[in-house]
Amino acid sequence: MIRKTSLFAAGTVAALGLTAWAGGENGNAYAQGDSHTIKFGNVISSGDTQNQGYDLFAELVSERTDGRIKVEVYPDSQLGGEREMVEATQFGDIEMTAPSVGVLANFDKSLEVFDFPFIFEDAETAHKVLDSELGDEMLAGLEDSGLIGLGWGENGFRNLAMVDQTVTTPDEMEGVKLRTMQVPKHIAYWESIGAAPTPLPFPEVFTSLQQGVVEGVENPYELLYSAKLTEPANHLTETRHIYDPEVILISKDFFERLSDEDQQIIRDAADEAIAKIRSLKQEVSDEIRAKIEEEGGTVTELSDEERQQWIDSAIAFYEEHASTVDTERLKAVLEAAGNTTFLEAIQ
Ligand code: EAX
Repeated sequence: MIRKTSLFAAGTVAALGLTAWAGGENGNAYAQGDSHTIKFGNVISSGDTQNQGYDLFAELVSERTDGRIKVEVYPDSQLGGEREMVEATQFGDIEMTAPSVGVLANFDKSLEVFDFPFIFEDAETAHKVLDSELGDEMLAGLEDSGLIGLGWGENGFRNLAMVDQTVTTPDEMEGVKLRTMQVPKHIAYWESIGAAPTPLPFPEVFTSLQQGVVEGVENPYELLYSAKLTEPANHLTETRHIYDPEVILISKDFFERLSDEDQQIIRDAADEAIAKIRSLKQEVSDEIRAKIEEEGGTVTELSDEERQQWIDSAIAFYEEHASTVDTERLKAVLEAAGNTTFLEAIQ
């Protein structure tokens, strides 16, 4: 895409003494040396791996711009639910947020390929796929929605947490009211195995579990524990049904008005934050799992046979839903993930 501003004669830019010219859609650019405050909202608990990464991001940006760009991180849903914050970022009420990729299906349907269950066996494979050209293309698609994806952060593998009973096989989900994110494909998968998914924004989950509006929830161990969801729902099962990357988003209009140097500082700091989040994540999940057990919760691992039942439970879902998304992209993701089961199912 050629922006109006890039047609601005380079000589004029030099004559104005600017080292770089950047512009928003309407051609405006911030003056070199301007100060900015970036509001960065998220629903993750303060102190969790992600927020350790976002705090590092804030530090690096401030350091490298001599305090000119200040990043204020608002964790714990202080600025609302994820969908709400993505909209706020689009409209320029805040500058940054980092939702689960699933939530973004409501903004860019091509990202729905990550909402299919049991794609990735481990986080390493997921990172490899996300960090490839394929992952870059998927981030680029967000620009049409006024958002720039700075990179793939990480919430982690999602597991089940139930209030009253331990679930080990998919048929035990029959009729179970499970809180899901507001993500069409997640809802459709749980429905396809007979469960009763109840989509709710994250800030409402704790109360809904406590009041019995839902009987279970699914999320990575760290957030289940830090958001205290394991108080009401302490029967956990390591289903690892979804690998959940969080997309670090910045408002396109804001970002493109910054100078090239400032944009690069932000991109580099985001990369460093992501590296930190990913490196902390696995270790933390193991520690948290132990804490949940110490505090009286149960964590059940699936046997190979049980895990196979879950994978098999998703075959009909893939057959039915592959044609409702960008099928070629879904195939490319499955192929890059080395997932032959579902590739065969949708051939
Ligand atoms: O992105 O809503 C959820 O369950 C998500 O895991 C959470 O918002 C983190």
